[in-house]
This record gives sequence, C-alpha cells and structure tokens, in this order.
Amino acid sequence: MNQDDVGRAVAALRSARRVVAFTGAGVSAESGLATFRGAGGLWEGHRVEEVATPEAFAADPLLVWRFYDQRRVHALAARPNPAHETLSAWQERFPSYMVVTQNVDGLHQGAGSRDVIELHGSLWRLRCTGCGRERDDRTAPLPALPPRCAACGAAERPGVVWFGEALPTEAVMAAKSAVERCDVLLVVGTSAVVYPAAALVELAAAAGATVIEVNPEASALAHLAGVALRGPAGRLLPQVAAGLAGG
Ligand code: BV8
Ligand code: ZN
Repeated sequence: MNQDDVGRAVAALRSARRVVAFTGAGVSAESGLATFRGAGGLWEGHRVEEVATPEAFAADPLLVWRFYDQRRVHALAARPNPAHETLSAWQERFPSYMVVTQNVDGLHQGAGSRDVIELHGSLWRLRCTGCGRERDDRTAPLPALPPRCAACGAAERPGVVWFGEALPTEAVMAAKSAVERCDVLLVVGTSAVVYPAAALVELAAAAGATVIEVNPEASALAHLAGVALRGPAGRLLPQVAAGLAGG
C-alpha cells in the first residue's frame, strides 16, 4: 500500500455524492476489542460460531450469557477510535451517507454516527425469548442469570443476530437500497466471510460503485476493491480525510 492508494481513495471520494461505509470487527480493533477471526475466533476455547447460536443458548444459556456479558464489559470500557471518528465526521461531508455495520459494540454511535444500520443487532439490546419484546440495557456486568421479561416472564437473551438466524429485514432492506445506488462503498475492517452481510459488497460492485477496502489483510472480497488501503483503519481513514479536506 502506498501514498498513491490513499490518493486514489481521495479522488474517488472527492467526486462521490452517495457513500456507504460497511464495517466489521476490524474497525473496533484499535479500540481494543477482539475481532472474530483474529484470535482464531476463539473465546474460552470455544469457536465463536459455536457460541453465537440459538442452539448454544438453548443447550447452555449461562455459557452464552457469560460470553455476551464479557463482550459488554469490554465494549463499555472501549472508546471510539479515529476510524469511528472519521466515519462519523463524513456524515456532514457527503449529500448521501450511511454507516452499515456488522458490529454489535455501538462504537459508531459513540463516535456520533447517526442512523447506523446494525445488521447483526446490538450488545446493548436484550430480547425476550417468549414474546420478542426488546429493550435497551447498558448494565455491566449483567446479572448472573438472564433477566425475566417484564411482560411475559420468559428469559431474555442478547439482542444480536446469531449464526443461523435471519437478519432484521428492515436493516437489510435499508442497507441494500443504499448500497445499490452508492458511488463509493468503503469496506472497513471485515473479513467479508459472513453472509448475507458480505453480499452487500458484491451488490455495490455489481452496481458499478467504487469499492475501497481498508484492512491490513485482503478480505475474501478484496478482488472487488478498486482501491485497497492495506493498514489499520484508525491510521488510514484520517489520512484519507486529510487528503479530502485538502481540497
Ligand atoms: C443466516 C452477531 C439463514 C453476534 C454475528 C457457508 C457458506 C456461506 C454462509 C454460511 C455457511 N455456513 C453458514 C452460513 C451462514 C452464516 C455464515 O455466513 N457463516 C460464515 C462463518 C461462513 N451466516 C449466518 O448464519 C447468518 N444468518 O444465514 O441465516 C436464515 C435465513 C432466513 C431465515 C432464517 C435463517 C447470520 C450471521 C450473523 C452472525 N452474527 N454477529 C455476535 O457478534 O456475537 S457475525 C460476526 O461475524 C460479527 O457480527 C462480525 O462482525 C461478523 C463478521 O466478522 P468480521 O466483522 O468481518 O470480523 P473478522 O474478525 O472476521 O474480521 C476482522 C477483519 O478486520 C479482518 O479482515 C482483519 O484483517 C481486519 N482488521 C484487523 N485489525 C484492523 C482491521 N481492519 C482495519 N483496521 C484494523 N486496525
Ligand atoms: Zn416476553
């Protein structure tokens, strides 16, 4: 990756009217939060894909509850990093702009991003396993046992999308329609292996958008990127922002 790549990213953004930022766990890495496939995607020896599932919650609710409690405690102690801050500042810069994230940590909102599309839900929401009622909850640590729903008394679960579960329809629709018509899709900090979220990158490329990947490593969809910024987003996005502000 060299300065020319940053220059090409600046050029693409300078002429863009509609921009979408699609982010994954890597955008929160410099805030100190673990990525999924970074540490081999392990948590206490369990593969995340095995813990973040309805089956795991049914089989061992306390193990899964503890997994999310620990993620919440870490996320509560984390601060947005310059990547989140740059993506937030750009909502004033482009006529049409949207942040679509796979992350559940809420750091984009913490940096001031508004109307963030959370494709995989949020650590800060609890959902009733009985009536589906959802509520915000930022207590950390969580109580040892999943709380009971105030409406129906069933146990509550984390308000996230587990493997094998459908993504929230309205979030997917909003993300798809933005991605289909954007001029530039920024793909920041995602390995692009989890579907259907990763399909957004394919959709943007097929619709003729310029895809700019910001990631120290090539993602599974790196071949769709017109520009690849190979490095940490917390350093590279501010560099692009400086180039963009340079007029
Ligand atoms: C569904 C919420 C059906 C929970 C998450 C085989 C082939 C294709 C698909 C499948 C398959 N087998 C199963 C599936 C489907 C499955 C899937 O895609 N599995 C993958 C593993 C193959 N998908 C699903 O199950 C989805 N649902 O398909 O349902 C259905 C349909 C209708 C009706 C009923 C059912 C649900 C998927 C959502 C799962 N939930 N999260 C939680 O967080 O606990 S996914 C989880 O992975 C997170 O959301 C995470 O964001 C996401 C993707 O990971 P990344 O964000 O990309 O993170 P990762 O660690 O992988 O990569 C980090 C990247 O950052 C790296 O590239 C690294 O280089 C980079 N990086 C590191 N540091 C930095 C950096 N970049 C920039 N700067 C840095 N400093
Ligand atoms: Zn209920």
